[in-house]
Order: sequence, then C-alpha cells, then structure tokens
Amino acid sequence: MSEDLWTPHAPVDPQTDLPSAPEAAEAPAPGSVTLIVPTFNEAGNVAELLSRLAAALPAHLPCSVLFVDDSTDDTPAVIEKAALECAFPVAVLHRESPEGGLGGAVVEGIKRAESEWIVVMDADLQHPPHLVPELVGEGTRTGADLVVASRYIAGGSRAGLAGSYRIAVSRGATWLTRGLFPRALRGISDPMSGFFAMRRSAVTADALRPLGYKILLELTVRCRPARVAEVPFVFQDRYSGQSKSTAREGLRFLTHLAALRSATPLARMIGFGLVGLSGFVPNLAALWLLTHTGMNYLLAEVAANQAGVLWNFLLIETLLFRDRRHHRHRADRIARFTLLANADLLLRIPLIAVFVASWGFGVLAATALALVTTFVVRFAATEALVYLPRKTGRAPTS
Ligand SMILES: Nc1nc2c(ncn2[C@@H]2O[C@H](COP(=O)(O)OP(=O)(O)O)[C@@H](O)[C@H]2O)c(=O)[nH]1
Ligand SMILES: [Mg+2]
Repeated sequence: MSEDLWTPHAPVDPQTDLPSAPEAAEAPAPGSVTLIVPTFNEAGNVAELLSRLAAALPAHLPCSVLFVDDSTDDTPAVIEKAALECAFPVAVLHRESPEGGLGGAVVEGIKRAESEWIVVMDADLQHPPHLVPELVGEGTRTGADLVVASRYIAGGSRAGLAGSYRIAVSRGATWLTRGLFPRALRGISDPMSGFFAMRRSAVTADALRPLGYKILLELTVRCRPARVAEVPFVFQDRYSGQSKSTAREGLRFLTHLAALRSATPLARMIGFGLVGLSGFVPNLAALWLLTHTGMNYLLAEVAANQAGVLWNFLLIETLLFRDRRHHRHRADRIARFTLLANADLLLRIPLIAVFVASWGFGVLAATALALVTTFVVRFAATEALVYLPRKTGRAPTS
C-alpha cells in the first residue's frame, strides 16, 4: 500500500489570492469533515467531482477529501493533478492489494480520518456533491450520529439506476436487508445507499469486517449509531465510465448478509442447523448416483454422507465462519469438521440406547432427543475445535 500525505491547500480568497477568512458560522457550527471517496478506475470522473465539490463546500465547513484508490489505471495521477486547483486538502491512498473491495477501501479511509464527521460518497457523480453540506448540517442540527442520503423518501428518487433489472435487484436487496435487520435499520429507508455522513466518534473501526459494496449496512449493524436522520436525494446518472458492480458483487452481498446475521452464537447455531438441513440434498443426490452405478448401498451411504459433509463444510465456511478461518489450515479444518460430522453418527446410537433403556423414552422421542443433543454438541465442538484460535496463538503459515 502506498500513501500520499495530505496535499496542503489552504483555502484561498479568489479576489486577493490570500488565504480566506472563515465565513461567519451559523449556529450550531458544523464540525470538520473528511470526505472518503473510494475509486476504482475513475480517471474520467475525479476532476469533475473535485470541481463540483469546490463549488458546493461553504468556506465555514473545514473539509478534506481522501480518495482510497484501488485503480489499475492512472486515476491517482489524475487526482493529484486536479487537487492542485482545489482550495481544500486532497489526498490519495492507493492500495496495492484491494482487500474488502469498496467496503474495505472505505474502512481504510475511516481509520485515517480524524475529523468530527466522515462523509462517504462515490466518485462517479451519482451522489450529488451539493448535498455534502446538507448531510453534515442535518446531523449537526438534529444531533444524529448518522445521516443517510435516501432515494426512498419524499423528494428522493433512483432516477440514475440504469434499467428495470437493476431497480428490481436494488428494491429486492433493500427489502431483504430490512427484513433481516429490522432493529438495526430502524429509521433507515435506504440501507443500500453509499452516500452518508457519520460522526467519527460513532464508528468502531476495529469492529468492521467489510465485504464488497454495502458499507453503510456494515456500519449500522456493527456500530449501531444511536440517532439516525435521512435526507432525500436523486440518484444521478454516471458522469463517465462504467459501473464496477458485477454479478459476483451480488454473491458477495449475500455472503456479507449471512456474516452479519450470524454474528451472535444463537444466530450462528440456527444457520448451522439450516445448512445441515440443506446437506440432505447433496447427500441423497450422491446416494442415488452411487447406487445407480452399482455400488453396494451401505458403502454408498457412507460415501454419500461425505458429500453432505463437504457441502456443509463449504457453506458454513463461507457463510458463518468467514472471519475465523485463518486460525487453522484448510486441510486441518476439513479433517476436524469431517471427523466431528462422522462422530455424530457414532455418538447418536449409544445415546438413543441410553435414552430408551435408562430413561424409559420411546424410540421416536429418544431419536429426536439424540438428534438435538448431538446437533448442539456438534455445533459447540465445531466452534471450539475448528474455528476458535489455537491455544498457542500460532497462526498457520500459509
Ligand atoms: N477503492 C475501491 N473503489 C471501488 C471498488 N469498486 C467500486 N469502487 C468505487 O465505488 C464507487 C461505486 O462503484 P460503482 O461502480 O459506481 O457502483 P454502482 O454505482 O453500484 O454501479 C465508485 O466510486 C467506484 O470507483 C473497489 O474495489 N475499490
Ligand atoms: Mg456508481
């Protein structure tokens, strides 16, 4: 990662060419602002963005712009050139390895911001720059920790969202997200928005595990800002270049949702159960395939069970334990997970025998209780033996 220091540009009075006196602030005075702009190959947009920001930012709002850049083109050089014309400080943080994509870039920016407010906006002018002072002003006036620019309240619109397919996807994603996080997203009509202002003091940067585009969702669910406000905005057309969002980004979004939703042990256990249920499908499919190729049905049972185990492993790794994979090598995790899954079968039979013989349960009740017991034990054992940090604290080398 390479980092340029702030490019120092003191505000200048265009009449006298001397540093300008700050305008008389209206009460209450807004705090300082760091504008964080993630960029990925936006060379055609950054100069226009800076010029529109220069026109929009009032002199009494101390503002600096930090581009967090993962570009493979000359965007950083274009920013540096355009910054020479700006009356506010502009910096570029170029990342050699774009971890976490857009969300990761924003978190990198947040970690460096020391101002009272952070404003996050896209570089392609789909987020109108003239709204920056309004977002911060609304937060200052209402005492909110987070002010979201929303397309879904009166006065807002998603005009610039190209095509009915993208509108439908955006609407569906919004419904799904609000349904999954009704409490965390109370008062936020547009959790998919990438344009918002947040008080730096309300962000716990170390708690953030961003993945892909939905950084506002990450911030609201993990940091739980106490007070939230919204300002309507009209989503504009892209000024230049093309959207970087792909179908893969959609998959990342679903993974991100699962990771956020399974942050508590209870939610993780429910997810673990659902994944386990879904494992019946590959298990039965493999059984059908193997018996049709002439394999003995008992051998086929054992082999097909492994297909279910592998399916479960891949899903829980991606959806439930994404942040905890680095404590052990993948082969180590697979071996432990498979052992636990197979031990589950072995444990269940003697347990059923105990429930029937010693506790006087009927066979069905004993089987149901054994299933629940081994499920809970397997979940706890998976957490403890596969995904908890190792006692020695040694991380695997690769
Ligand atoms: N730093 C960084 N910025 C990104 C990345 N992907 C997209 N962006 C930026 O995030 C903003 C929104 O991306 P865009 O492609 O316009 O998404 P869309 O508005 O959903 O079509 C733009 O400023 C992009 O340059 C990334 O991987 N890293
Ligand atoms: Mg865009």
